[in-house]
Amino acid sequence: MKIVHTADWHIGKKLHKHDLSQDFDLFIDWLAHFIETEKVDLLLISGDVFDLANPSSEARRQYYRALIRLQKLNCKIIATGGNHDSPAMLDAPQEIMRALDLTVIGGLTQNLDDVIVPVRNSTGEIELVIAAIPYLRDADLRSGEQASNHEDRVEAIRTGIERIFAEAAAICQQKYPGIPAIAMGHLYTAGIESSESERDIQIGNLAAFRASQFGNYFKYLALGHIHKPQRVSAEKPVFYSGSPFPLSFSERTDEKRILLLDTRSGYEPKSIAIPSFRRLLKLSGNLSELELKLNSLEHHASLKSLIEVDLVEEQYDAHKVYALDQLVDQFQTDGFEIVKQRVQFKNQIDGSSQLYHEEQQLEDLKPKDVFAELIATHNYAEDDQHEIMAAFDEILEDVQSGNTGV
Ligand SMILES: [Mn+2]
Repeated sequence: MKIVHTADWHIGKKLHKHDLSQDFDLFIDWLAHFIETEKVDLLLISGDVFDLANPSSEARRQYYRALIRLQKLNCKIIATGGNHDSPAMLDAPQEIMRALDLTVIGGLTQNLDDVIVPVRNSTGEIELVIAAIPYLRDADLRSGEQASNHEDRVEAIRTGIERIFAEAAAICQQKYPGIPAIAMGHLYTAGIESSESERDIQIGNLAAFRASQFGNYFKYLALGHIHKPQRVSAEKPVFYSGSPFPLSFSERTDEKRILLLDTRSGYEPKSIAIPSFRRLLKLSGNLSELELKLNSLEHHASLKSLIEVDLVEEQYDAHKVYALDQLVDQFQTDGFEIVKQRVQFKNQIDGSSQLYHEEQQLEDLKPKDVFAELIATHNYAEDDQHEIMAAFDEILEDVQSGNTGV
């Protein structure tokens, strides 16, 4: 049986307000082609199907469209909910899903049997069983006793996760003795590099779970939650497939992949690279370096490359900030879009601490005095200084009267 393991689709994801729906469509095109040519029997999607608990109608449309398209390729699909998904939202169309032979487990129910899914081969025999365990929420893990301190609480969560995987293994063994079992999971396991887009520091994250706690019964652990593809344990095949395309700039150098298993030859997955549809670029330097970099971009990806620009200058200079704004405003190169700009002055922190004397207390300082000292360190003409000070007064008045214009 051929199985593809993927996770963290985050349908509906926006990167600095830039919609990544085209990335998803291109990935599904590629995946459909792969499933068809490789004759894949089973697709596992280990959580974070959507980016938001209440996805837009466009995101939902994409999801249903993708499921139907892949299912028509004679490939069974099992998807679980992640920490970004709403279990209720994923489970709502369950009747229709079931009628279409699509298995979606949004969240844990009272009965753990519900997540144990037998998979039949073309001759109708049960060849494999999947423990489709979704992201485990606090309520799924809470045991009778209340933990008194943080450490106990974290330990209780860890034990709770361990218990659920052990119980799932026991059900598999009891109901389908001798049939190999694979478990899905959406959680953080210890010793893993993560990236910016795993937005929430979940309780599950704090409770760094150890790969050995999955037990010995499952042949393979198909994990989601960490967006960088990686193997977790050397002993048993415990893998994060990672997200299919970069969801944040911290993932821009990841090699995105899906994992392919062929149970005839065992449970070590083959890593299949997903083509890169879009480049994410981080450009940093002083003003003239940035200008040079922005003028020498070369386009070679199917979708628009997105750019983050970091201006790094030694000395604070308002003109440089303005010049960067202009540079960004005027930037117009086909195939590229600047989605974020940042300014950093290396001496800024030194500068502000030099503004007041050591024996001065913060509460003794008046905003206007601090500001006056700040602008005194710059070589502004006297007229400009007056104008800047007047503008500061105006802002200060607004702030103090609570009228912040928000
Ligand atoms: Mn995720």
